[in-house]
Amino acid sequence: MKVREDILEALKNGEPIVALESTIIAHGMPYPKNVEIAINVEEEVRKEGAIPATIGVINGEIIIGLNRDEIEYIGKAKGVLKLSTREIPFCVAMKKDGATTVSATSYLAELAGISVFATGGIGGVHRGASDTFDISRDLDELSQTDVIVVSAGAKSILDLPKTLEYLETKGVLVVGFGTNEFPAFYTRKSGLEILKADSEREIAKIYKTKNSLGIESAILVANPIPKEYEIEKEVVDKWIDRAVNEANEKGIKGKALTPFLLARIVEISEGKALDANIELVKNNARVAAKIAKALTQ
Ligand code: PSU
Ligand code: MN
Repeated sequence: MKVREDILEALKNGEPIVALESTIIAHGMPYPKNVEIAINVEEEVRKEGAIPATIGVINGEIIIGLNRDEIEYIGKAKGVLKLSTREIPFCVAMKKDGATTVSATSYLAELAGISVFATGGIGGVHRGASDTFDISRDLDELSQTDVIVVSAGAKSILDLPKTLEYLETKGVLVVGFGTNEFPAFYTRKSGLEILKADSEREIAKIYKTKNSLGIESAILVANPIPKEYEIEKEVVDKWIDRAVNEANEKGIKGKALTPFLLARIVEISEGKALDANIELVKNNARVAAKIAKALTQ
């Protein structure tokens, strides 16, 4: 595992660090916007006074803190594997390139000693999961990984009520950042109730309390997209229903399903979904940096 120099230094000195995933770059957004966004998100973390650590695997080497060239490479290269935790050893041993999902990023962040992680949306229980069994590894990984994950909730490509039920079963605390409603990525609304905290200091306090009680699981901070970038729920529902129907018609499933849906939603929305996605990830990066700072205080 290669840890970038400034991150090593920050780990030694107990300075704030925010882990970032790379599947969102390789399989979540189109090139070259994906690379531009990844760099911008890192900037947001830096502006808040924390150090960004984008995680990925290149030629079998686990990298904690991809540099600019490496981010460009992951965003552009063909055949980059989509890694959930179970595929990390395959990717490393076989010297392949891999982008880390929420599960793999959480796992590697914990391994490196980083406790805060920002992303866009997490994986979850897919619609129709009672037939397909398709439940993202993200959820089980969060149940056994000691990190704070900041996301804008989850897209309704998933069955959101079942996703929240599953998180409860698995013992993952879900806390809304300034809201009692689980946000649904592009929109702040889902109609689903969660607990609420109002500041990064409160999140830090909850996290430290959890650890002092010996509870080993992640805290999922659900941070709604800023109001000015929110897209109406009715509009989002139409895009997503169309994308999900197309996936069903084409028989797309397994690891290919989420990337297919993400790409189709960007196309169907004529880029509007991508613009919203960018803003909410930046917002999550800022909140994660603030939480990372609060943890050091
Ligand atoms: N949902 C999004 N954007 C994403 C992902 C999910 O809105 O980029 C990515 C994340 O990396 C997440 C992964 O961990 O997809 C989940 O994939 P799956 O559904 O195959 O478990
Ligand atoms: Mn799956």
